[in-house]
Amino acid sequence: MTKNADTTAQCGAELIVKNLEAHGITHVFGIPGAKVDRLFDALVDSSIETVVTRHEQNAAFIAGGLGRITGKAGVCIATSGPGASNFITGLATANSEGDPVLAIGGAVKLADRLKLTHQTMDTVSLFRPVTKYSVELTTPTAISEVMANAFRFAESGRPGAAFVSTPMDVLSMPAHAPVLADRLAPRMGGAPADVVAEAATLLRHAKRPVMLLGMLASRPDVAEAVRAFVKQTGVPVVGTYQAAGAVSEDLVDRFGGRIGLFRNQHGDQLLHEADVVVAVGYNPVEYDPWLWNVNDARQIINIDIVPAELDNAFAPAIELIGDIGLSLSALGGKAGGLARAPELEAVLEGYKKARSSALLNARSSSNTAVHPLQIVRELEQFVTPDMTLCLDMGTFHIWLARYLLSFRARQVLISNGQQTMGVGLHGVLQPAL
Ligand SMILES: Cc1ncc(C[n+]2csc(CCOP(=O)(O)OP(=O)(O)O)c2C)c(N)n1
Repeated sequence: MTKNADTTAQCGAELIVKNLEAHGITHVFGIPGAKVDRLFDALVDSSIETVVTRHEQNAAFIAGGLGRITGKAGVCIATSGPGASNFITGLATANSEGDPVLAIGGAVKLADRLKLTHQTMDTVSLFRPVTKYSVELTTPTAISEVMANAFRFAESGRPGAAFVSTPMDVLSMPAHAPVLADRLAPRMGGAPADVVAEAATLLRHAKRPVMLLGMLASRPDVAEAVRAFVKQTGVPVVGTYQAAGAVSEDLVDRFGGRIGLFRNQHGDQLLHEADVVVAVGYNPVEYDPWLWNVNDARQIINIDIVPAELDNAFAPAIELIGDIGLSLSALGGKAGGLARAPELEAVLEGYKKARSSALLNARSSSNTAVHPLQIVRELEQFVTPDMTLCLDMGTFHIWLARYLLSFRARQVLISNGQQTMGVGLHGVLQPAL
């Protein structure tokens, strides 16, 4: 944490921008408007590049994509009323997908908050259900605190969206508070050793253990630990769409494919056969637990950064809460190599054969149509590890999510919790960053 008393800041807008700089922000996305003119003016005089988008929703999507790739909150800015409210789908999407985003929205001056005036709107209440943090600045003295806490909420735990409303007069008031730059996330330890030991015992006694990877499993640091765990234990592994890329190419034989939306995949069969499921960074919003834990018949070891939100079909027997990578490494070390169940090996084999035969035989059913698997086949030849794929939503997204292999964490960006049309824009500006 660095605290620099800032004697040069002259107004609230300038102090906000100084905080953004101190938090390492290099780009902001949005659309100007009278209520946030001071903010856009301050951005012109800063090291930050302002990217004007065609719609505030797109700004939020782009900030969310940036957040997913970097782990640091992407920032979007809009004016009061309809400018800010246009963020709603982008922020709801980021919050469901675990993408860190900080949205800043203009507001009428403090004295006008409670009356009917041009572009007034209670955006703080509007955003509360779709963010982790939604507040309004009421004094320039609080700017640095609010900005630092907004970043903390967006980036910590399971990441998500934060919203800060900036009344027009607060942006213009003199502001000399210190900058609170907090880009070093507090580090957490893994789960307690006795809980890890308990989980290892359950796992060693399991007859048919399967690993289920969720959205946080594809964070690059967690993906490393996932790979080490699969190598060490030999456990069959399936992933949600958002977990794409967590399993490396050398472990593809242990991979049973991706699951989501409909229960008709080999991955579903693996989970159906399982008696113990090790869930890693999984969020039920990705794929309803009742679809893969039919009759609540499996024992679940849940490894996550935050305690599970309980569900009738997702009430873990054991929870390893803390740094996911550290918990996984500890569990892998204690569990060691696991016995291979013939039933699960048969499903893994079946997946491999079914996938290659589907790709080989994919052809269009008319002279004009292209079978989605033909596109997957082409992409397999075309996509190199350094490319990032930004998928939008539609039937094609399901085909790609299921069939396109990826061996780099977060190479394939997918909206899974909300499956929002338009989200593919989150990748548009990434190459330039
Ligand atoms: C914002 C939003 N509106 C509507 C939907 C519902 N929806 C999901 S897929 C889809 C159609 C997508 O069509 P297209 O982009 O042509 O892809 P295709 O299904 O043909 O592959 C719709 C309307 C959604 N997911 N998000």
